[in-house]
Amino acid sequence: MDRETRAFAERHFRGLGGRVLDGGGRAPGSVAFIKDPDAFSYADFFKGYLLPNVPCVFSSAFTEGWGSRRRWVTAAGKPDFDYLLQKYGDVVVPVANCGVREYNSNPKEHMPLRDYISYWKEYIQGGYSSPRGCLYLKDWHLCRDSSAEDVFTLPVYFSSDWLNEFWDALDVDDYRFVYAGPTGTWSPFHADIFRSFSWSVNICGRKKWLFFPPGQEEALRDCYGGLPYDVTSPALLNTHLHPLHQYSSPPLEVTALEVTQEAGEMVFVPSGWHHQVHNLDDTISINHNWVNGCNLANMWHFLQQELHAVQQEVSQWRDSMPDWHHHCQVIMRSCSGINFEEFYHFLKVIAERRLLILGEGMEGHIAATGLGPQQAAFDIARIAEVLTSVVQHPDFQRVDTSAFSPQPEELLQQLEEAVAATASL
Ligand SMILES: O=C(O)CCC(=O)C(=O)O
Ligand SMILES: [Fe+2]
Repeated sequence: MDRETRAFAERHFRGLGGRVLDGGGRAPGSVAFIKDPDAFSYADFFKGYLLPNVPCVFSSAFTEGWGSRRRWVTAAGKPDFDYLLQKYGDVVVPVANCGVREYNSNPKEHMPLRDYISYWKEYIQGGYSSPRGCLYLKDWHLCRDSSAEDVFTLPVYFSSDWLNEFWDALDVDDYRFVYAGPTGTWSPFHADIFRSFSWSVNICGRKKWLFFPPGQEEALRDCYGGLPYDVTSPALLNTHLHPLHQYSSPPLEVTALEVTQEAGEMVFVPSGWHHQVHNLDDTISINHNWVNGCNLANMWHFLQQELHAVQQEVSQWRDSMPDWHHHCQVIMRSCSGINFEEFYHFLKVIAERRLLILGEGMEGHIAATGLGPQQAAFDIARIAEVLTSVVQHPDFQRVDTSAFSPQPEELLQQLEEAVAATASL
């Protein structure tokens, strides 16, 4: 990150005055297509798409040299089943059944990739139909679970990725996935975990994306407050179930932004945008979820909403249960994957890495973030702003922080000192 981009970003967040990135409230007319990697810098992406929080599509030129594009695909542009079997046949992968709805998702089972590929071949032979239903390999942690070959090169635009930096530092998990499925497989309407950004590259095949800017999903709720499972369903036109629909202007057809992602192309999914995705061909994609200084406040806002929802759900036990607040945090962790304590830990790990880098000078900056000292200074300022809100939150004040090191106020003070010290960097 250069000095001018950091100054631009800091002005942007001052202008937001504590509000979260929202994509401007209205969908732009169409999704931008970025053609030429040589004419598109990190700063261009940061200022044009990441900060404004709007989607874009990068041409296949951006993924030209990827190993997976060379080795996982046949000359005809189809998944190379033989190669994948030989390389990963024994790996156990998660598989969702697109034909079965479980709440607003699909039930998952696990099977060796070998079995999934047998199913896929049968499905094709059966004219894209099978008595076993429509199965979609989703959320395969290829990098975490296999000593992967040269599969992809992380595009510089997505390199400030704190979720994966955090999990890599702990050496436990990651948010790097492979998706694979025949024509007709699809992902129901959703926004991404923790309101993260995501990026998605088609190794082969094509996807249709339907995007809704943050807030538009409110017009799609049914009379019980539930969000739709399938926005293309004719049932959505039932205005009795969807009372807000008649007031939403412009209507659904206009607000959904539709994008067709071709083979090799890369889609940027902004924070908090609901979307639904359909595979138009036999498709393999690589998808990452990521959080950084730009959407950290969105993540914190989301966690507060999640806790509030849990508290509403179990409110009848509030007065009779001694550890009610603690239980709410436990429930939140099991439903959302993280609670306030872990969020603090996440902030702490990233903050300490940035503080260490500042102490070590220029080389350290480049080594840890790849994006230079201005990026580290920007990151610290964003963490300081969010941590200020975290320590003031009454439910965080109820968390037992006695074993935390450093204490949250102490960390905040270090960050504030670093913000002052880097102001004129
Ligand atoms: O490709 C899919 O089926 C879903 C991808 C998705 O939802 C994402 O990358 O955020
Ligand atoms: Fe998604």
